[in-house]
Amino acid sequence: MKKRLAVFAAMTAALCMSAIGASADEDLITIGFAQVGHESDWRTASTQSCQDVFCEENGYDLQFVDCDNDSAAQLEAVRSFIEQDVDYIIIDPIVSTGWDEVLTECEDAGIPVIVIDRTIDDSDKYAAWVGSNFTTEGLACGEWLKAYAEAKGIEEINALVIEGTTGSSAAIGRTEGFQEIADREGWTILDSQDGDFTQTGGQEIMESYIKSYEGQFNVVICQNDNEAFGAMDAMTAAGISYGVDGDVILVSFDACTAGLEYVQSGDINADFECNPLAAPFVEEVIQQLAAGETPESTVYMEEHWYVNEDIIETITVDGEEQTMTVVTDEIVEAQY
Ligand code: GYE
Repeated sequence: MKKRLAVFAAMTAALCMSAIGASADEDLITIGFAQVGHESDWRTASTQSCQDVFCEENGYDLQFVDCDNDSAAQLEAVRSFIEQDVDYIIIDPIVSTGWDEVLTECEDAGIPVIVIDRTIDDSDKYAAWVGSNFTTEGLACGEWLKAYAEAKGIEEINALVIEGTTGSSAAIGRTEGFQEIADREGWTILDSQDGDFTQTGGQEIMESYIKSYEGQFNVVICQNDNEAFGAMDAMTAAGISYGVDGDVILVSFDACTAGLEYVQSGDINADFECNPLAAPFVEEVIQQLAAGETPESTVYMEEHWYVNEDIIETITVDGEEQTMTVVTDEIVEAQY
C-alpha cells in the first residue's frame, strides 16, 4: 500500500515537471494549505507530497502557508484563505483544540475543509480527515518493548520519554498509547517532556535528562526521528551507549529515511512509521466533493514497524497481529 502511494507521488511529480496538461489560470482549483511548519523530516515529506500533487500542471493553484508551529498564525492563515475565497482548505492542525470558530467561518463561506495528519478534537465542521492512528503507534511501541525486554532478559524498564509538541494529537496519542502499556506492565516512566518534534528540542531535553537521571534509565522513547537524532548527540557527548549494542534502548517514531538508516546501523532499536504521503488521498476527497459525492470521513494511512534485530517477529496490538520488519537497503531506498 505504502509502495503504491510512493509510486503514485513520484508519477505525479514527474507529470508536474513535464508540465503536461497545463490549464488556463482561471480553470485551476485553488487550495489553501495551512501547514504546521518545517520542524522535521516528516514535515518536509508531507509538504513535498502536497506540492507534488497540488501543482499547476495537475490543475491546482496551491496557496501554501508554513505556520512555523504557531497556532495563532495558523488560524490567521485559514482566515486569509477564506478572504481569498479559495475552493478548498487543507489544515494540518498544530494543536487539536481551538478550531470550532474558524471552521464555522469556513462553513459559512461555503469552503470545504480537509484535515490531514493531526486531528481536530473540538469540532466536526470538516469534510474528511486523512492521517495516522497515533494511539496505535504508541501501543505498538509499548507492545514491542515488552516483547523485546522479555527476549533480552531485561526485568526492569526505567524509561524517559521525549514528547512531541504539547497539545498536538500526534504527541497525545503516542503518549497515551505507550503509557497504557507502561501502566499495564508496571514500568517506571521517569520523566516525559516536550521536545517540540525538533532535533534541537530532543537534544536539549536529553541533556537535561542526563543531568537529572544519569545511571537511572535504560529506555529512551522519542516521539519522532529528529528528536531521536538530538537525543543521540546528547547521549554520545555524555558517553552513554544506546541502540542494539548499547546500555539504553532507543525507540523512535516516523521512520523517515535517516531514521531507518539509524535503525539499520543499530543506533535506534525500533522505529514506528508514520506515513506522511497523504496528498493523493486528499486529492481523492477533493474529486469526490467536486462530484457532489460524500467522501469517507476518516482515512487511515498504512504504516509499518521497523527494527534492527529479528528477535521479535510479530506483536499484538489491540487484538491484531502486526509484523516487525527488519530494515534492509531496499526499504531505506524506497522510504520518503
Ligand atoms: O511525527 C513529526 C512532525 O504530526 C505526525 O509531526 C506528525 C508529527 C511527526 O513534526 O515528525
